[in-house]
Amino acid sequence: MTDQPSPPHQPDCLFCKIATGDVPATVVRETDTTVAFRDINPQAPTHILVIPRAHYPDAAALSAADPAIAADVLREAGETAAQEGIAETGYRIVFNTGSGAGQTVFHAHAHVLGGRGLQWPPG
Ligand code: IU
Repeated sequence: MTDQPSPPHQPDCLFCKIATGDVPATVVRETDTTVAFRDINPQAPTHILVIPRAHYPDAAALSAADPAIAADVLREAGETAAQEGIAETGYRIVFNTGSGAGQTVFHAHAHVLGGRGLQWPPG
């Protein structure tokens, strides 16, 4: 028995299954509250997703419900960039929020992109 409650999971959520290890992913960092893994369709030489273990549909819902875990995700995004060697040259942290902004997986996640020049504004 543990004193810590399990984080909320959605049974049909792919990223919940990655968080529990039920679906494999190339994990690069893990904490008690977050998992960072390589995107299967990378849009830059380094493209990693940082997710909370707990299920929230997007970054706005996560930060409203649990700002401490939202901060964990942001900190891990920065730590991941440093670990991947893209911190010096610059990188981007992106939270697509809503289908109109390109969100396709409705479990909050930060994209960490780097290793090439990044244009502004994004498409
Ligand atoms: P989006 O912001 O919701 O569009 O980002 C979802 C990302 O999840 C996208 O970059 C996909 O390539 C990525 N992804 C993944 O890494 N593994 C998967 O099994 C699936 C999507 I489905």
